[in-house]
Amino acid sequence: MLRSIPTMVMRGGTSKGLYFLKDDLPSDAEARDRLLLGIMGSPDTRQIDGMGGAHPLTSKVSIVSKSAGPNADIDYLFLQVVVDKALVSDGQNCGNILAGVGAFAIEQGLINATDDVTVVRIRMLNSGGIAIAQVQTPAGQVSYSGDASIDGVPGTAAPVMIDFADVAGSNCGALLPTGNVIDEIDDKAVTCIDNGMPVVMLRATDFGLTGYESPQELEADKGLKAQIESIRLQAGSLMNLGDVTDKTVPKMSLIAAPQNRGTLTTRTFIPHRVHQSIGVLGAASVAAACCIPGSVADGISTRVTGGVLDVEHPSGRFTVDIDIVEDSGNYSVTRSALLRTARKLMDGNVFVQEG
Ligand code: NQM
Repeated sequence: MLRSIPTMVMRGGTSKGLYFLKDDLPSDAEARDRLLLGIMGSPDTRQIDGMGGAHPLTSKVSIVSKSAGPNADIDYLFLQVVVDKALVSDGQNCGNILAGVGAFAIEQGLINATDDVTVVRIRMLNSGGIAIAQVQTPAGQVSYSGDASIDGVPGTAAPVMIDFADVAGSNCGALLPTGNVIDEIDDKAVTCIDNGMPVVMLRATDFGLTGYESPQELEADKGLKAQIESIRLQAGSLMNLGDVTDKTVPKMSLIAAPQNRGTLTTRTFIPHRVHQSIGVLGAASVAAACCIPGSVADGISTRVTGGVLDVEHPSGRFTVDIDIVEDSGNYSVTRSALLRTARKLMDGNVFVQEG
């Protein structure tokens, strides 16, 4: 027997996922996750019997509801459906899929479009914190067309400006969760940082790399992957994330000097495949480290103290506008803002085997 569930497929930033209304899915988390595995076709490296795109960046789910809290309009829960394991994780947020949440909420009637631009306050349930998204709504209708372009996505679309006020430490309890700007794990210098996404930054040259390798080259290097995973497992507990064996955080960013007039170059393991660009909150975390003297980026990145930074990645650059203040050696990020685009791809019902 096939069960039919309403859903929308959207590209959010450089990712793609299924967007559901909370009430259309089981309220019990175990039953919900079982259903989502079936919907996406996991576990299977090809996800051939489901909607997933056989890569972590295209095996994502957003669950949206009206917010119960006073400071937000919408609640957003992100779920990563692991491609090759029977695992659905709520242990990370996703700023790319977030880019489609405001449009979805308006299209579903959870909130009304207000003006040419509708400001949607989104409570991020995975990590806490509020994101303010500006959705283009000329004549009260969501518009996906426009002149904005982001690296990693062909063509142009309507801009979605996203502003984060309070994401520093939202996953690990502090911007610098180990209490240090720099640590050493397996004889490698690392900076562990959480400006919305737990990220471990490592110097590519410490691994005999240039930092300009392609994601495919890095993924093919089994020895490198084992070294990175060993550091990740140790960093996870140092970052207050516990045993991260089955978690998709922390992300592991290899860094090198900028190649294309940006601030820094990155290649990011998320954490086992290599990102074709970089995550939104991942970029916000890397950008924050670039502003902190003594981090592993110091001496590699362009010297910056905040403002508009370009984080380079395999498909171009990611611009983050960041405000960071220092007080007696303590750093606080007061704002991280960025541009994304999103597009509705399909609106209908997904069919899944019951039981
Ligand atoms: O860091 C991939 C993505 C992401 C996460 C990942 C993201 C973010 O690009 O906010 O967007 O790092 O797993 O979708």
